[in-house]
Amino acid sequence: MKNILITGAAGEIGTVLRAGLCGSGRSLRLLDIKPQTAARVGEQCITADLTDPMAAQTAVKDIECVIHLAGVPREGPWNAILPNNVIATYNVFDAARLAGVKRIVFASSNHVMGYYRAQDTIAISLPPRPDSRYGVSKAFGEALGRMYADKYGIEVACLRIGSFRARPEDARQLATWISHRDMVELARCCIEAPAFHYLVLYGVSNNTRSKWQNPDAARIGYQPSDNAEQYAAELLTKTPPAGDPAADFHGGPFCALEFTGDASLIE
Ligand code: 15L
Repeated sequence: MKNILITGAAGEIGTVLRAGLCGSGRSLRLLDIKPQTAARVGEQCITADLTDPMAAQTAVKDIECVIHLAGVPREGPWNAILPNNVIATYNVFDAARLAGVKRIVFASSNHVMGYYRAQDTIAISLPPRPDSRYGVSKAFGEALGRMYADKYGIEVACLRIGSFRARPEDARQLATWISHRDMVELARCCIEAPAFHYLVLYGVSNNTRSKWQNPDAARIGYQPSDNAEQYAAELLTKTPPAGDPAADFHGGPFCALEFTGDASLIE
């Protein structure tokens, strides 16, 4: 795969992938709703709003692999999540179908599975349990990807990205952290992997405390280098009190937002 489109290229992950994926004979088309720094050799920068289906169709022309990062990257009001995470994602998948794009790498999130108990290991076969409107939008993207793989034969990899940070920042991230270089490596594996049908992978470093099973990551050769454990002594003090939904579930602070439910019913 030489011709790659990265949507959301000026975002936090996009900026790191832009730097990490350049070269190796790849041509990167970098799309964002905001203006970007000037294109270098092997890059093309476009400013576009993917809520417009025509903009999505223009963006995917001659592309072999789309890395779809664009969207609201955290919990937000429905009037922001719906256009940017649901409608824009549909537009990208459908534009890719129309243009004959071979592969889509979709930036999903661990928040698809946020309301599983923090002490439980999450098998990839478990049903979604989103912790936010944001998590629901990512579950939508995963379901959409499944349909585009099954019905239209597009290869789809959904990356349930954990906590993408330069370094982990609290006790939860000892399990959920993905370092910058591991994120680049994961994207590289997704681009370079031999043909696949539909994959769901966790975007996570080699953390001792991770409770996310990740068989599809191994299948595409992803071997993370970093482990948050080296920060444990410092970060274990940064834990919310027991009984706070932020401590009790995988999704951490997203689970506590607007929470008025009964945690005892969330088994
Ligand atoms: C995400 O999906 C968010 O994009 C990011 O802001 C973090 O909160 C991360 O998950 C996380 O779970 O730490």
